[in-house]
Amino acid sequence: MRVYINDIEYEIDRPMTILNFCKKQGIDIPSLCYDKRVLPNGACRLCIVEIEGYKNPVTSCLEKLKDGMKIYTHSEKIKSLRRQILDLLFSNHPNDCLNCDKSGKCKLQDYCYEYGIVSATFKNKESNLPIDRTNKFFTYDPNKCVKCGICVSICNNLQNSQAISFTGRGFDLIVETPFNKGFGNSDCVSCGNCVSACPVGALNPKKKYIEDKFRYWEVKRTQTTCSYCGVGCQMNLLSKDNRIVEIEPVNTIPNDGLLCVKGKFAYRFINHTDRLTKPLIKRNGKFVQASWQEAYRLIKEKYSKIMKENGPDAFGGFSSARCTNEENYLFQKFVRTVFKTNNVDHCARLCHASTVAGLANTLGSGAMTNSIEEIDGTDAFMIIGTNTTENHPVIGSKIKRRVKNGAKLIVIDPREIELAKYADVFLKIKPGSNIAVLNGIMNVILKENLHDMDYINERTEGFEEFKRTIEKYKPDLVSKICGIDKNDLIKAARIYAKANKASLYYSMGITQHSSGTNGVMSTSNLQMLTGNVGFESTGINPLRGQNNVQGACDMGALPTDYTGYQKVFIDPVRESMESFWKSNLPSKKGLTLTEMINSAGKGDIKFLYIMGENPMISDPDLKHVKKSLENLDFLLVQDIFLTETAELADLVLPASSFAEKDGTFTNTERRIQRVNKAINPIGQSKADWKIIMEISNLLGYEEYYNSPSEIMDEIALCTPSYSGISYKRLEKESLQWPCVGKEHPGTKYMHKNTMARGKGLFKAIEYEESKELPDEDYPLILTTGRMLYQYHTRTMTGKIEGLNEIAGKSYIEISPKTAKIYNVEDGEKIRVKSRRGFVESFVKITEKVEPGVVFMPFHYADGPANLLTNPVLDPIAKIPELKVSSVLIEKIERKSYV
Ligand SMILES: Nc1nc2c(c(=O)[nH]1)N[C@H]1C(S)=C(S)[C@@H](COP(=O)(O)OP(=O)(O)OC[C@H]3O[C@@H](n4cnc5c(=O)[nH]c(N)nc54)[C@H](O)[C@@H]3O)O[C@H]1N2
Ligand SMILES: Nc1nc2c(c(=O)[nH]1)N[C@H]1C(S)=C(S)[C@@H](COP(=O)(O)OP(=O)(O)OC[C@H]3O[C@@H](n4cnc5c(=O)[nH]c(N)nc54)[C@H](O)[C@@H]3O)O[C@H]1N2
Ligand code: SF4
Ligand code: SF4
Ligand code: SF4
Ligand SMILES: [Mo]
Repeated sequence: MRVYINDIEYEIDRPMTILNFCKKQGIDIPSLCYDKRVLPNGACRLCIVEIEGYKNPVTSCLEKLKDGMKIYTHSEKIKSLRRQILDLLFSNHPNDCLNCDKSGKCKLQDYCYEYGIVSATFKNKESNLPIDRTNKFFTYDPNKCVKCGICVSICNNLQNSQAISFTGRGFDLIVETPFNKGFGNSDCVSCGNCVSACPVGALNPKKKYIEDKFRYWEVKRTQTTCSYCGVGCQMNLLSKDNRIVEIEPVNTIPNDGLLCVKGKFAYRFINHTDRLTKPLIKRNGKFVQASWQEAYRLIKEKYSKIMKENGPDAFGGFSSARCTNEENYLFQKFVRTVFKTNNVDHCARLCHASTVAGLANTLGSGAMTNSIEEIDGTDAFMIIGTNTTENHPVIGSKIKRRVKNGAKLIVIDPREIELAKYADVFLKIKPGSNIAVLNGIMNVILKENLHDMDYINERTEGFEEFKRTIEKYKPDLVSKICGIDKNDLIKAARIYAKANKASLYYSMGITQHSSGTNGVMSTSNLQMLTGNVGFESTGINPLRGQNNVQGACDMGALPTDYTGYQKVFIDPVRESMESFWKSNLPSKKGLTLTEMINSAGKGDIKFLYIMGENPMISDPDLKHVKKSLENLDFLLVQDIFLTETAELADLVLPASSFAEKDGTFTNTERRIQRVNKAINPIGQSKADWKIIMEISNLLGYEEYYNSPSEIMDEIALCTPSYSGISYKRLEKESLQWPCVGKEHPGTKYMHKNTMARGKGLFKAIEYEESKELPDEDYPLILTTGRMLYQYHTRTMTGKIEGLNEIAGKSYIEISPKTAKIYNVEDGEKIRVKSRRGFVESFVKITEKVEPGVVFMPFHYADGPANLLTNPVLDPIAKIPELKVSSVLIEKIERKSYV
């Protein structure tokens, strides 16, 4: 096709709207209601153009190009019409640019300037509608709303929260929340995605404090990666005077311009006055500020003494899934070359250790097989043990959208999570019964001959033995174990097996069990049975939790692995690492995180270096953790805040946050993305990589890097799956490992023609009960986890006012029936007890959980769930059983004042 725009000839090869084509050519057509992520609606009419032979101007966002079309985008007639439209909009808009926070980033302001609109011709009535301030993070001013509809489209079609709609007509149209109760009292989850997209000052972040105020032309924008969860959203940090003042989403892979409430609004921790700014040394039980020199002197003294008296086995280190790849690489290298031990681990032990072990065994690689963008091509989802919309919100939104567009959804969870509302089948199983339910589903598939025998023959082994085991798990038996209806089980099996592209997503509900590794291997059994590994949009997708937990594992912050899962106990591997690092390395497997805590308790480990981890809230059986940490000769904690763990330290080192440093994070889909420095380190804090390098030099292993880029070059040299990675390439694009060589494009989905291990391995897996079951003394099953508005141990989200107003206190979800039995009311403070201890927490009565099951988030120091949890471990992955323990609840007797 050939078209003419402003008398210039263009060739086009595919159908496109006029506006889209002009945007591509850099022809600037104004529009207020256009957002390329949602369907155009022609609402603002500013994008009108003249077409030869057409009687009237047409809206270019809706009109498709046709062969021979002659288009004029800026004719005098069109410009004059646009002036009229802008005049009309301006006449209905408060004349408030002087005080509007959006000034400098407002499309109406820009267009009025461009088209010379200086005063309003049609001003009749002053619109004076009340401003909606009910949301904790932003306001809606209907007077400034230009009715573009972007917010409504985004909330309904991208975010998929269905919190808002339009009501009224013409200029009386306003954005409405149900019953007009305001954003803060609707289904709004404060993701801020509407706010980020509003072209004018109608939806605006709240600016509560004077230091939050800024003009958009004063700020620097730095693109970086979100430092909360493993989705790895791309965002711009807006900074002014060494302060982060706002966050904007970036419209690119993997988040396409979406964020969640934490990414968008939970940034004030960065410049918070509680940030550690100087090293702290404990003297006579109290912290005193110290210089870096004094701190380093103390480290050297303790290191020399303990090494001389006890040798390498007395040392250990916790690396951090919050830190960059470069920092994790240096940390494990430091532990191995200086401490001379493999006692290095990190929070993946509490998280996806079972994934790494389980999938390495059955497939040869323990990572997400597919990419986030492939969600759009999936026909059936199995969501098992992931509360996706709360914990990986941007992925959750994408799944909701795909389900709304026709994909099937099966949810398996003991709690009625949000996705359950959209599910074709929701199996509300008893905590700890994953293997039974998966075996049951596979039993139905085999019985009804719905499995993919060609795939099984060609790509797998171990099928016969597996099949024999599955025969036992008949629907009758399984429905009893799991507490579900057997017809639902059968229905789920049929839907899943018949789908063309069936993809399984799981997270902590599968991994955090004493049978975690087996649970993981059951998921791969199901995917292989149905022929759903090794293709686009279908596979096994463990959603990795922390911003860089995938990277921390890849970088070898594990007691048995160097980078890229190369084993420390294989002689040739170790020898090659020894020559690469020019250092003798230990061959004995190291202790895991949970084992190091125990070893400290016994007095074997004496010197523990914890970087960016807060076990005094996050590890099971906190009483035991405290005792163990107190038993150390020397505890060194490196964090951005004085955490509950740091309180126990002998020395605390102040680290810089992600906003203050360069590096990379690897997200849940194996995507290596840049972290870019936006502001200078707060106080005297230093980037973790600098601190590790300095301590390494101090203790005799010398290394010098000018920047994290040089560290990545070293990583690429010793890590096959990262060998194609360099900052130069990452400047242009993010890359998914395996990326093997400078020209390799990275890997979108894994196990394409064969599994990483060759043949996929079926494992015959029997269901086993959880280690602690309810009994007369402790009759309730406690399962623990997280919620949307808090992140882990709250060192960061706990500093955000709005989040604390929404969810600031420890709580326990209890079913109405259980509440009745124990005579407790909603909001009442009660005592929760287990064999390990007790906490006080507030009752939340909800149908989400079944009678006999209670749920607590583990975020809260004011009622820490981990005082209750069972530290029993999965024998293979050594992950604790954080998802099942037994508790009782008690009323706290009201004190009598008589
Ligand atoms: N808002 C927020 N987001 C986060 C985090 C956070 O702290 N806050 N943390 C990040 C991290 S590190 C991680 S690992 C991820 C974790 O993300 P998720 O795994 O989604 O988090 P959880 O809430 O621990 O558990 C998920 C679900 O498992 C269910 N469950 C419990 N027991 C069982 C069971 O026996 N079987 C099944 N099938 N399900 C069960 C729970 O009801 C819950 O809905 O989230 C990441 N994202
Ligand atoms: N009961 C129960 N317990 C659980 C879980 C559960 O589901 N139930 N889930 C487990 C899981 S999956 C996980 S991942 C763990 C998480 O447990 P943790 O990793 O202990 O939790 P975080 O709060 O993320 O702690 C990270 C620490 O890093 C610090 N930090 C942040 N950025 C930086 C930085 O750039 N440099 C440095 N040096 N420090 C930094 C933070 O201030 C914080 O103190 O909790 C586990 N515990
Ligand atoms: S903040 Fe998010 S959930 Fe709330 S109305 Fe806007 S898009 Fe919808
Ligand atoms: S609030 Fe903003 S995004 Fe929503 S309709 Fe009004 S102007 Fe458009
Ligand atoms: S979904 Fe995860 S990565 Fe994205 S903004 Fe939220 S916390 Fe950050
Ligand atoms: Mo995690």
